[in-house]
Amino acid sequence: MRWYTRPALVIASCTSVLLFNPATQSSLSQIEPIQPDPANAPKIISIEFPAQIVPDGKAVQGKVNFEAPKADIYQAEFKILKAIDPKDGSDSRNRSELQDITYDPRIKGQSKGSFPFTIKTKIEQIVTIAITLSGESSGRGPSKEFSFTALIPSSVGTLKWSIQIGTSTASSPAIGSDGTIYIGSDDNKLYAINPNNNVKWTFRTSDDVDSSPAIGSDDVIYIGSNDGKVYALTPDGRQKWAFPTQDRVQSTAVIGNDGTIYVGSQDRRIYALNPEGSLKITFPLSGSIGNSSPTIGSDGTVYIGTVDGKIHAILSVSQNIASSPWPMFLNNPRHTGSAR
Ligand SMILES: [Ca+2]
Repeated sequence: MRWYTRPALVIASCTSVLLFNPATQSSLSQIEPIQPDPANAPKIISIEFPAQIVPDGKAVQGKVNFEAPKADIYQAEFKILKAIDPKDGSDSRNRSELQDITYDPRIKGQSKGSFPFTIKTKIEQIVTIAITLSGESSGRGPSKEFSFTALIPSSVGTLKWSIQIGTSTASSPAIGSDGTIYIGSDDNKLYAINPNNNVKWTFRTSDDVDSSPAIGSDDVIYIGSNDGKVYALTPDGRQKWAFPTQDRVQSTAVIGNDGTIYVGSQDRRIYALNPEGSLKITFPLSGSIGNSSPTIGSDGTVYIGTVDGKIHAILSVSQNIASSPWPMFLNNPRHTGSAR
């Protein structure tokens, strides 16, 4: 376990800002659990903190809700896992007044409850913090993470960057587990772009990429092209396989929880493909599939609209949508388009 001795403390106990006290910390470090008892170690049920705060240096209050079967919590650790400048993606930890801290939250004797903390910052940053509670007799409990964005209101909505990707883009972006942004364009390419705006790679198909990417487990990207093919690409941009349909694929794939990829084509068919690219089954429909993208109900029914004005419900063996980074158009059935 590491201990931090920098004196500028910004995460502090509730009511007043507790300035970091190295003496308190070193005395805490001498208390080591004798017999760790993971089953009875303190557990964080939830962390309450606003998703967005203003970096005006004012303390913003949060709350940790915990359970401690042995009622022996003596230590709370706050570890800054990530602090990023939202403007350029650089690590803001070296410029940040936020510090890892360890302190005694004074909740010994409570088997269930909550304790407050405050955070304040003067710089814009996106922060992820892990909190860990330790019990005197039960040892260290599991960590729980939370994230927040500190952004001055005038920065909200300012342009971070834009990149020319063709003359017209009908595709909607998808975000991989590492934050990579994937989008197609009419220059026939799928783009993989870093959040700090450089193009990682492009993958060329033989016609416009109007469909939107879906991302399966292992961050495999599935994308349809107007060249009639459905492509599976590795996260580093190599083709795993390509499956040919008989017409343009402008519809976005949905991935089932068994890994099956469902994708519609203008050839009036919806295809169910195995993760390795072979055809599982194909369903003929009454009309071609244009921009409508399929979704899967919790009972395994696949729903898709066609250009003749119909919606079709099709039985499938998938029980639900995959829990992969971006399993369908706009990520989830609520179409939040959010990576979280
Ligand atoms: Ca084109």
